[in-house]
Amino acid sequence: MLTRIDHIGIACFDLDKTVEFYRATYGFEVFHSEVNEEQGVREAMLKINDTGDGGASYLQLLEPTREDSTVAKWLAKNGEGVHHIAFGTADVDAQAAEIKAKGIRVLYEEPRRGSMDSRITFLHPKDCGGVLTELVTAAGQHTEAAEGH
Ligand code: CMX
Ligand code: CO
Repeated sequence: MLTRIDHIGIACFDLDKTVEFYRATYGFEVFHSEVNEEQGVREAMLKINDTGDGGASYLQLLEPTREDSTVAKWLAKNGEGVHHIAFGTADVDAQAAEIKAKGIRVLYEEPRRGSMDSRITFLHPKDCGGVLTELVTAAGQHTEAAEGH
């Protein structure tokens, strides 16, 4: 089951400037920031609210760390803007398998490490009406997910 909008991923050229825009305009503060070398991003997570499933919803601001990263490629083509949406689930493995069985391309064989030690995978935007879609299990939800199998 997908139980929350975990985050909306927003690509930008200058993370510090974008963080400041969200702070000055809306009052959102940085909850967490990190560099994810595998994904080629420097990111800031701005927490919007806790959700009823024990997770939370965030904005994920993304700046590329290298020219060959997926976000750099996307920015060069589209400019700044909404890059992906992410749904939260207690069991990313089961959700990915279920969606894959419907003929939608799941980009990773196994979920990878996402923000704050979450486990993430992506669905191909061409199979999802032009929306790059991420599935996320937050770090605290792993045990519950394993028990669900
Ligand atoms: N949203 C919608 N469509 C997208 C897209 C996006 N974010 N990124 C690419 N596309 C579209 C392109 O417009 C292109 O369409 P056309 O053929 O009609 O022009 C098509 O998909 C192929 O795009 P591409 O530029 O050739 O890019 P690639 O195929 O090399 O990569 C994708 C696309 C989805 C496989 C790649 O971006 C990917 O692996 N994404 C998942 C990882 C990721 O995005 N990581 C960063 C975020 C990390 C995080 O959230 O923690
Ligand atoms: Co994301």
